[in-house]
Amino acid sequence: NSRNIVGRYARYTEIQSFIDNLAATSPLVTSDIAGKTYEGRNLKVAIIKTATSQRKVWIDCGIHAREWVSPATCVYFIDKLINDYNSGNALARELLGYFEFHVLPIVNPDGYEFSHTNTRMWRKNRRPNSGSCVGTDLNRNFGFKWLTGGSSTDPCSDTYAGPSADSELETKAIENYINKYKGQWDSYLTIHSYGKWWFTPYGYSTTLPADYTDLNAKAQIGISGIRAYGDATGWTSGSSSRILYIASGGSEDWTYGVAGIKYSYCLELRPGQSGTDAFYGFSLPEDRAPKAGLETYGGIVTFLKAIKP
Ligand code: ING
Ligand code: ZN
Repeated sequence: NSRNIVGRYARYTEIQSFIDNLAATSPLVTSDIAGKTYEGRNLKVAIIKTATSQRKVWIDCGIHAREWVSPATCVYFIDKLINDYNSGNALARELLGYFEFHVLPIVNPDGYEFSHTNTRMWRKNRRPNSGSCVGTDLNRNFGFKWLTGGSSTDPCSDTYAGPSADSELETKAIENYINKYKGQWDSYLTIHSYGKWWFTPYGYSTTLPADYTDLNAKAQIGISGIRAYGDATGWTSGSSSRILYIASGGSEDWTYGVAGIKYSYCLELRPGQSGTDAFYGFSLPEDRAPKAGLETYGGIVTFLKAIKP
């Protein structure tokens, strides 16, 4: 049961074993448990760092259950960063000489497993609500401008914001983990699908953040990295509220607006809203996972080189 999961839509337990195996065999890797879910699963963070790391970067995937290419991309990222470092790749060496990476490949494992075993299009977590409908949209539950637009008070809605801000274990676990290393983060990246967008804050309002010009310029550099490593056709950048829709309680609004992490972004991976593979939507075939992984890796490392002093 140790099939190579890189570039696959692996299950929760396989991804835990992948991290455990790296932590046991690579001097670059340790792991930490940010918290537990309602159903008791661990929120296991892979930490990739060297002795000279000075600043931290957070990457999370799988906050929404059905976005299967997202966890696969976090796994791909971890694997390639380590392999590139070990083979002497100059950029991987440079980045790991300065940044340490904290990667949570599945924020919402209860929902992710449910999307594999029961309902393919499940989005929320799996904590029961009062009444018969289950789950909160974790990307509407974060404690910044919570419930101010683009989210629902109906527990049956796919964008249910939860009974209160930060009510969910997964939300709280991320906030606690970020707060534990307050002031040490240069970037927060949350990986979703789909649409081919590199989103800046804010989600809650079309008012642009103070750093917008710089944030958008660095997002464009990220997209140039996607192009260099893969296919950037259809990728655009800008604030999610202006490009897509208003949505409050999103994770990168909290990391930008509360935790003060300047380079806070949400990436929406392939497919695009139109063009190649668009009709697959969340059900992107598994053989696209390596392509998504590689181009997203290229986007992130190219962006990070641009913000590194
Ligand atoms: N899209 C995001 C969502 O949570 C988003 C869009 C990004 C909203 C950032 C708010 C902030 O609705 C998907 N695909 O989940
Ligand atoms: Zn999503």
